[in-house]
Amino acid sequence: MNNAVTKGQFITVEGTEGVGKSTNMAFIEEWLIKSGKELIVTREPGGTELGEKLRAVLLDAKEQSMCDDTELLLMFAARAQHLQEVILPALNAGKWVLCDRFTDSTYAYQGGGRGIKMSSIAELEQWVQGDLRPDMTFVLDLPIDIGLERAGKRSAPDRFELEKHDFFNKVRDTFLARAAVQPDRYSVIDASPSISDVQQSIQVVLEKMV
Ligand code: Z5A
Repeated sequence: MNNAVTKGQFITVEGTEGVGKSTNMAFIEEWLIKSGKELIVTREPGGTELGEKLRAVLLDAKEQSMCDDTELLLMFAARAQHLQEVILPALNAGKWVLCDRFTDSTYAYQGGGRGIKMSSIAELEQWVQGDLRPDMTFVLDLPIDIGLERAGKRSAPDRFELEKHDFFNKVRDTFLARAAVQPDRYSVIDASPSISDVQQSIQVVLEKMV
């Protein structure tokens, strides 16, 4: 990929099952628009027509035979398309990009959860993204039990939601470990209090960014 110079801010939102990503993505979007930012909101896997087709395959609970490397490569295939078609053009036009999950999810789910070597993920990251990394990543953090209980009230589980407790604990630990070594790029938000308290914590970070 081209290492294009970027101007807009790139924000990603991460976390395990049921932490309230969707709820808080909507809050961040509204807050940034009120602050006068030109913004696009997108998600991974997905965000493009092709990426959404790959998402459907990746989440399909019937795709039980998918091997771990296939899962990893499909995540990055969708990401390559997403970067070229949506994320880089927006950033280069000076827009802000708010993305529901990005490569931290790959480290957490395919690395921490599935056990794929982090160095292999880092190679793909460099290949597909060059030097592009999010400017700010919100890690919404919640004990797995509470998150699964919140998420459990929804529709039929997808392929990831069928995973066991132990898998999600490894995912959570990976998010926290990555945030701990790069505190400037991450904000770990305690997602256990009320929605308004969580959003208050997010707002403190946003106020420093605009
Ligand atoms: N994946 C991967 O493996 N590798 C990768 O590289 C990428 C992704 C990019 C799809 O993600 C899957 O892709 C994901 C990892 C994998 N699988 N999993 N698990 P997704 O983001 O589309 O799926 P999701 O994790 O299920 O996210 P979600 O649908 O956005 O759910 P959420 O984060 O929990 O958001 P929510 O709907 O806002 O919250 C859940 C409920 O809790 C809801 O009823 C809220 O009203 C409630 N809620 C929210 N906040 C609160 C508070 N503070 N108190 C009480 N209740 C609350």
